[in-house]
Amino acid sequence: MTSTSAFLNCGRHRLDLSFPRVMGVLNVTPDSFSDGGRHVALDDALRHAERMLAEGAAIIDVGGESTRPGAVPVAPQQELDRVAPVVEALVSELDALVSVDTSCPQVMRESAALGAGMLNDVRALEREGALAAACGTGLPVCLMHRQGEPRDMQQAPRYDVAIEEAVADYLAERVAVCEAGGLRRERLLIDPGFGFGKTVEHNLRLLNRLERLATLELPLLVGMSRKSMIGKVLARPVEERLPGGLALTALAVERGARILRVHDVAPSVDAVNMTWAVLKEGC
Ligand code: 8Y4
Repeated sequence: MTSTSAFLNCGRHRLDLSFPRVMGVLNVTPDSFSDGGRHVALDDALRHAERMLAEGAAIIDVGGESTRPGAVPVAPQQELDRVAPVVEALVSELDALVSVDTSCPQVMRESAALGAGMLNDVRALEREGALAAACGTGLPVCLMHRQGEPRDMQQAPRYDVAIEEAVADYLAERVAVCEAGGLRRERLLIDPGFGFGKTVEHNLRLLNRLERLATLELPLLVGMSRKSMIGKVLARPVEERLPGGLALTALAVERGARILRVHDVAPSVDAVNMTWAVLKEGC
């Protein structure tokens, strides 16, 4: 059996993944054009991140491009303008381990220069120049599976083989491409990409068979928080999906997830730690 290190080197931070960790989602919302508006948005982002860290988040995931179903792409410069001030503030004022949710080479390079500790690419470094840019940062990268682009990915997604095989094959291929491009395996994480070009049935099956992805022997990151798989099963609007999400979190931990990307940090940390106590039979 290959023994992978429990620690992930994330710039100035070392992330202990010998137990499951929570990543808090920080959305960088487009703000007002006035300087006053900008300051308010940055201040809100900082306070939100500070709270998530106090609640036990190990990582703050910052994203400037909407990847929700139906979202339209934003220009790299616009994405950078949104993300850069937040990354800089989280690093300098909170010394946070910041993950940057981006597919853009320029945003990867700039974020790393500002002190980000991880890259989270929902396009698994498929964009032109992304692999070379990510490689040059020296940071760990999360490679996520998706089918299609956010704009059209939920229009009748279908797969020719079992979903878990399709996802595992794709991720294994991207890992191989990254390694061939100079990105060492020690720097890679994988993510099945719940909700990205998948029906509710695909998502449920993927979670139930998450152990198939564990065979790739890389740290597994999952994001299911508030997603429509919960909404569809339970018939809940987005603001009422926390209990369903906590159930999914517990199952994901039991099936090998090591980083849980969530909006509601405090209850998720409790769900993760409680699940882990059972799996380890101790606290
Ligand atoms: C309500 C709120 C409903 C948010 C849906 C959503 C993942 C991710 C996203 C994921 C990784 C989202 C950036 C989608 N999901 N990155 N990003 N894994 N690695 N939708 O599952 O949160 S955005």
